[in-house]
Amino acid sequence: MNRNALIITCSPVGAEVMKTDNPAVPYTPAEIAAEAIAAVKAGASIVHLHAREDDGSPSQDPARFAEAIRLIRRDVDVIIQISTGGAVSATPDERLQPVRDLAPAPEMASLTLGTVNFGADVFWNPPDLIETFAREFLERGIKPELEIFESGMMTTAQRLAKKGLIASPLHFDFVLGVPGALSGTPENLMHLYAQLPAGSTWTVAGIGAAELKLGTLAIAMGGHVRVGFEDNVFYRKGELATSNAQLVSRIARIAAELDRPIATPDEARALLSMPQRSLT
Ligand code: KMH
Ligand code: ZN
Repeated sequence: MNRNALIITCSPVGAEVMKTDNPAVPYTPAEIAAEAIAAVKAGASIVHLHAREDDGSPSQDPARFAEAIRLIRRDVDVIIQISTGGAVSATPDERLQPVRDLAPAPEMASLTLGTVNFGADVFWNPPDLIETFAREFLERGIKPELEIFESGMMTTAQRLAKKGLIASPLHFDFVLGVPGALSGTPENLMHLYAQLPAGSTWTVAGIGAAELKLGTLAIAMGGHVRVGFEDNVFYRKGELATSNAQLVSRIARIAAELDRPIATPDEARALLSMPQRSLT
């Protein structure tokens, strides 16, 4: 395994951006799968997956996840990471539905480590919810990606690890630039980086214009990078991205200049201390 390899995660759609923000934002399982497959072919080894109804409203319907996963896995190998964040309007049971219902269980899922203001809303993650989610992951052997929106969430990671609810080595995603949470500055990235438990892996998801800047910094720092329409729909100021693959390709080009080879899905599994090969 090449310890220097770069894991690119693509998040082709979240719960918030709409086709009115960028017409290329995918809604249906077929649209999401097509964006994901092109992103994998451009270098992504993890796909962070949300689902939508056909009208674009956020969905945690396991059948819609299953259909997107089926279409993706028919074409490419990739680590599927289910979102358990869903939308701010989703109940905890709705957020857990794909984790509970998908068979086989997904290899990875996101786990947000605290409540945080989220634009005009609140993204609700009290301690009992986090622990319930972590237990459900443990039971099914799902690797959590720890979503960090605020500094105190790093302390929660250590507390959960101590309680045996998440297994080391831990994998973090620093989500920087959500309005109301930690902003997307290099200083904030450094601050979180300084708190990483030994042996952890990490990626950064900069929101909006922070995506490219923080992604480039992460490549230089030995971290990993997430890009995609969930976080950013622009290629540059005033110019919409044409696809998720376009955003992945740019990160892959920057990585090549900085001598970070792109991790294959199996290399990503090894870097994240996950079992090789999965059926999901
Ligand atoms: N849509 C946000 C409220 C995750 O995927 O785990 C939460 C989110 C995080 O997107
Ligand atoms: Zn997400």
